[in-house]
Amino acid sequence: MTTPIRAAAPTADPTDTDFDAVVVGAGFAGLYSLHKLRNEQGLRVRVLEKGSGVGGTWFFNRYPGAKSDTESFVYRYSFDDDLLREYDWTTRYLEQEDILAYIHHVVERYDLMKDIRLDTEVTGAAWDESRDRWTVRTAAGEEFTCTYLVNGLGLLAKTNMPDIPGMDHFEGRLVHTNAWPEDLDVAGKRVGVIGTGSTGTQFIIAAAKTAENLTVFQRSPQYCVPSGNGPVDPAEVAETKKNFDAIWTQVRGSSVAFGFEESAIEAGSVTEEQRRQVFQQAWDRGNGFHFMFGTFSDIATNPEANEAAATFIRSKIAEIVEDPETARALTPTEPYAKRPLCNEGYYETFNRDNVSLVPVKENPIVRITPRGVRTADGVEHEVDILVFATGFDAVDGNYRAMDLRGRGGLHINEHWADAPTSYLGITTANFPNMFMILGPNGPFTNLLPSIETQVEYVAELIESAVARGRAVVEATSEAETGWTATCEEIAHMTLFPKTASWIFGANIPGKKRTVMFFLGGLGMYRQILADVRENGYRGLRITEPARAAVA
Ligand code: FAD
Ligand code: NA7
Repeated sequence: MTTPIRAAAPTADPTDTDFDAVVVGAGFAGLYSLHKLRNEQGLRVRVLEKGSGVGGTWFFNRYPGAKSDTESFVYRYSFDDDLLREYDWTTRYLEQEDILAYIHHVVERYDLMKDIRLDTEVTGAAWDESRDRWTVRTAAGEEFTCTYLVNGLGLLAKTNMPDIPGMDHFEGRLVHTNAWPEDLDVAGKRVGVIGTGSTGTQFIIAAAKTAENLTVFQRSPQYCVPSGNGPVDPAEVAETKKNFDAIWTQVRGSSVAFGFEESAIEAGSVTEEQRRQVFQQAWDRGNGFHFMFGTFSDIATNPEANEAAATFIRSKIAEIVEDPETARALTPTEPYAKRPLCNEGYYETFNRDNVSLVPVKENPIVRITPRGVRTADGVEHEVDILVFATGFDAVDGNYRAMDLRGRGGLHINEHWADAPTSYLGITTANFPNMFMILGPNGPFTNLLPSIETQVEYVAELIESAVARGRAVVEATSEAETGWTATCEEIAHMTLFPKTASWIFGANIPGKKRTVMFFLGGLGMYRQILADVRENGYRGLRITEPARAAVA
C-alpha cells in the first residue's frame, strides 16, 4: 500500500470544548460539514472521530479488493469546480487507497485537520432545554458543548459481527472486513471467509489470487454482473472533466445518481430476443446499478421484468462455473432485489483449484474451532485467517450505540422504539438542533451526491437559524410521520422488501425489518427539499432560543 493511512497532523486543540457546532464522524459527510460550516459560514466547529484517521469507510475497510462500485468520475465531491477539475483518476473504479488519498487531499486543501479530534469516540449527547444546547460526551470522559449537533456517523459503519460458538478460542487471525489490520496479508495462507455481499465478493476475488486456499462460507447466493473495471485513458478523463457541468446536473436530477441515464423502457415492451441483447450489452458494459436501472425501467418494480434480468444472470452463472454442484449453489432463486453488485470475475473465481464453496444454509456452521470452522456435516475446515465479511448494522446502528437523548431526556431508542424514522432523512422530532447526514429514510443512491445534498441543506438551515439569534430547529412529529409513510409507500412499490438485506435491517438477528430508505431517487428528493424550503421549511419548527442561551 502506497497511500499513508493517516492524514498529517496537527489535530484539534484539546482545551477547546465549546462550539457553534460539533460534527460526529470524519468520513465524507463529516468532512464536508466541517468545510461548509467553518470555511463558508464562519462557525466554530469541532469534528469528533473515533477512528485514528479520517476517511470513515475508506479508513476502516482496507481488506484486499476493497473498492468503490460507483464509477470514479462520480465517486467524489462536486461542490467545488476547481477540486473536481484538479483531481484525476486512472481506473474506472477507485480502489480503497485511491479514495483515502483523495480524502487526504481534500483535508489538506481545505485545511480541515486542525478542527478534527481523532481517537475520540462520542458515547452520548444530551439536549439541555434550559440553554438550548447540546452536551456531547466522549469515551475518555470529556464534555463538549454546542448549539448544533451534526451526525455524520455513516450508514454502513457499525460492524455486524455474528456470535458463533467458539469464536474466542480460534487460534488464527479472526477479523472483520470493517477493521482490517494494517499488518494482515492473506498471501500463502489458508483463508476462510463468511459472507458473500458486496464486501465478501470483492474480498473473495482478490484473496483467491494469493491465498494458498480460500473457503467461502455462503449463506445467500448473489446476483453479480461484471464491473467493466480497467484503466481509463487520460483523454477520456479530460473529456469527462470538460463535461462535468452537464454530468453533475444529470446526476443530481437522476434517480440513483450513478452517472448514467436510467432507462425509460419497460422490459415487457420489447421481445425476448431484444431483452437478451439489452442485458448482454449491459453485461459487456459493466456496473451493477446500470444493469438494474439502465437496462429497463421496471427491473426493480415489476416481477416479470425482474425475473427476466435474474434469468439472464443465472444463465451466465451456468455458462461460467465449471463444476455443476458449485454452479447450483451459487445460483440465486429469490428476486434480484438487493443492492445490485458488480465486480471483476466473481463466478470465475470458483473455477480456481484453490477456492471452495460451503453453502451454509444447507450445511450450517456449528462452531468455530481453534483451527477453523466446523460445519454440520462434521467437516472441520482448517484456516489460518477467518474473515467476517458479514456487513453492518446499517443506518441506525451507530445512533443506537450512543446514549443519545433529546427533549425531556428521551433516549433515541425510545423515540425509535418502533423503527428508525426521520423527517427528510436529516432531522427527527424531539431532538432539536440535531441533524443527520444519511440518517434513516434518506435517499438510496450513489452516496456522495446525497451526502452533498444533505450537508448543504443542513448548513443552510443552520445558517438561517444562526441569523435568527441561534434559533432552534426541530422536525414536527406530524412531518416525521408523513415522511415515514411516504418512504414506506415508495418502498412497497418496489421488489426490494421481498428479499432480506441490510436495506431493511433484515441482516441483524432481532432487528425489526422496516423501511430505512427513501427509494424515490435523488432528483425527486431534491425537489421535495426545494419545495419544503419554498414553503417556509414546512414540517420544521424554527423557534426563538431559550433566554439562557441568548444571555
Ligand atoms: P462513513 O464513511 O461511514 O463515516 C462515518 C464516521 O463516523 C466513521 O469514521 C466512524 O468512525 C465515525 N463515527 C461513528 N460513530 C461515531 C461515534 N460515536 N463517535 C465518533 N465517531 C463516530 N457508497 C457508494 O455510494 N458507492 C460505493 O461504491 C460504495 N462502496 C462501499 C464499499 C464499502 C466496502 C463500504 C463499507 C461502503 C461503501 N459505500 C459506497 C458506502 C460508503 O459508506 C459511503 O459512500 C460514504 O463513504 C459514507 O460516508 P459517511 O461520511 O457518511 O460515513
Ligand atoms: P452485506 O451486503 O450485508 O453482506 C453480508 C454477507 O454476510 C451476506 O452474504 C450475509 O448473508 C452474510 N452473513 C451475515 N451474517 C451471517 C452469518 N451469521 N452467517 C453466515 N453469513 C452471514 O454486507 P457487505 O459488507 O457485503 O455490504 C454492505 C454494503 O457496504 C454494500 O451494499 C456496499 O454498499 C458497501 P445473507 O445475504 O444475509 O444471507
